[in-house]
Amino acid sequence: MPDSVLAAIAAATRRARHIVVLTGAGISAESGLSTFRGPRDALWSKHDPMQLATPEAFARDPETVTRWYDWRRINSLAAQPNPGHIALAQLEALTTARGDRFALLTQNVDRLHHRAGSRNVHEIHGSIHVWRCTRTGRDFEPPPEPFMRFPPPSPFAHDDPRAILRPGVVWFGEPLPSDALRTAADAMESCDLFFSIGTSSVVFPAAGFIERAIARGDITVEVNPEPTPISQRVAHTIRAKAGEWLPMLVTLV
Ligand code: BJW
Repeated sequence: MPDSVLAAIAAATRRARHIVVLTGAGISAESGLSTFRGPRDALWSKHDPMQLATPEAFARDPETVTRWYDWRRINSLAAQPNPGHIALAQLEALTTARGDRFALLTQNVDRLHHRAGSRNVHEIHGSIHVWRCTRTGRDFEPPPEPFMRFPPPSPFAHDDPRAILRPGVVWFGEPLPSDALRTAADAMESCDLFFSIGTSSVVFPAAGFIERAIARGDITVEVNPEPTPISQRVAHTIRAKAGEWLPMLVTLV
């Protein structure tokens, strides 16, 4: 990538009044967490999403589904934020210090953005670190060890052996959390610079956010080593790893 592109994006970042960033699994790849889609080692190359990431799969086989999510929960606790996560936290601090706005919409459930120091983070696909009782709907944050039993019994409904915990993530066919959706809609109203980082841009409604930014004429930047359905339509396509490119951007902002 020519330095002039990086310099132009840095200048736009300095001028922006409201930066919105959408992240996906790719930003956590450099922390050792698998992406969903991709050639090798991707989660969906080994597992059928319909057998794991739908309410129907959970109803059919809660043991397998909760084991798989607990394995991913423990992996993400062991992972560390990488330079891409840290650069986004720095970008937020620089932007808000000058009085401008910054919102981070993440499809990731791993909490690595929070651990890197990002503050205005909205987990639009929920969190793997918060589980929910199937009977009471109450949230439970498990301790940092694997569950002992699968599916995990609910700690809130001892009288009901059928009450179990499910991960607090958004499965296919489920609505996104209404507060996160509202925040995303508000952010998209006044955003003038949009970054799409480490996402394949195939899952809706998240993939619609960048469509909206493109349609409004915002400055749009995609950071992804591979092409996606939106690569041809964004203002700037950066073919790089987030953990390598974002720190370079931050040094120029
Ligand atoms: C790097 C990198 C590096 C690698 N640096 N980059 C409109 C059209 C068509 C379908 C629909 C539509 N609207 C809704 C739908 C249905 C469905 C959907 O979108 N289906 C499509 C697949 C066709 N959407 C839904 O069902 C959503 N719900 C909904 O719309 O509800 C409506 C409703 C309203 C009222 C009542 C009831 C319903 C929910 C979607 C939930 C998605 N859930 C998952 C699982 C979450 C739990 C879990 O973690 O297991 O979310 S699926 C999975 O995909 C996960 C991700 O967040 C999501 C997106 O994936 P992401 O993050 O983009 O990862 P990858 O792996 O796809 O891509 C990684 C990228 O990184 C790659 O491009 C790499 O190249 C790149 N990369 N290394 C930068 N170092």
